Amino acid sequence: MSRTFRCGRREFRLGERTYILGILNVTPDSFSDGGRFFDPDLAVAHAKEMVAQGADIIDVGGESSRPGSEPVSAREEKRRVLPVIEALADRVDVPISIDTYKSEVAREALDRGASMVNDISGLKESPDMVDLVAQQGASLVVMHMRGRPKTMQKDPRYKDVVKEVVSFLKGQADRACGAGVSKDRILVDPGIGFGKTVDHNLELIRELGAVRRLGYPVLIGTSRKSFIGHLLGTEVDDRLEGTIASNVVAVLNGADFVRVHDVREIKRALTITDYVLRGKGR
Ligand code: HH2
Repeated sequence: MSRTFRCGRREFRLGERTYILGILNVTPDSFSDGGRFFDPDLAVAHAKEMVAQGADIIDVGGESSRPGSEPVSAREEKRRVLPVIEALADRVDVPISIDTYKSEVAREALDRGASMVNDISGLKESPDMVDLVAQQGASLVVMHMRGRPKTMQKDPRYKDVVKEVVSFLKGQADRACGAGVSKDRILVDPGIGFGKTVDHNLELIRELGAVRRLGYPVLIGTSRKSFIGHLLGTEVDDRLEGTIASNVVAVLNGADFVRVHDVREIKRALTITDYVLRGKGR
């Protein structure tokens, strides 16, 4: 396994510490922070705050993928994210990722300074996404999702969730390599909450080692998700402890990157986790 992940000009040495993707949702309707950073100036200020708190990459999204959500047009998605990406490219010193499965949005985001495409469809929605990422020399997140956000939580079933997710991630990540995406620019993500029951999510976190054994660096996103609310009986604004616990377990089980809203708190928790695990953490 290559021990470096590259994104833009940055090289992330894997295994040295855990790296953080700070979530920047430029949407009116995201499940936990919808509307808070819809204004481009507020979005830019929030990204700068997350960088100061320890975010290693900023992940900008313009369409909510919460269960039941309706897709937005590429035009509307671009209207939301492009001004923010353009402003951030000049103002923050960390790579910017675009959270989209639409190649049209990804292309313009990459042109304006993004370095990574976070494709929650795992390259299924846009046939030309993989070539775009390869041609641009960009980095790529291949995430597993069963179905589409609008209906994905209607009775998701698997024979063996870990096997199916691992096999999908292997197929799509290998396909990306074959199309010319550099292996040290690919992250795989089991897609917590995307067409999965509470038990599926818990099993994927518990068995994350199986994802790690694919040989690609692993990203995971548990932040404020509904399995935490379900287990603790807490609303979306009261899931920090559950987010921390699930991220710590994910790191112990092999996650290299975590995607979170509460960067300051997660950075503190993972600094201690990294010290204990590896003897260093800064
Ligand atoms: N989760 C969300 C969105 N994008 N990307 C990756 N790679 N992994 C994830 O787990 C993931 C993701 C959903 O969270 P959020 O962005 O907070 O909400 P919304 O989709 O409602 O904007």
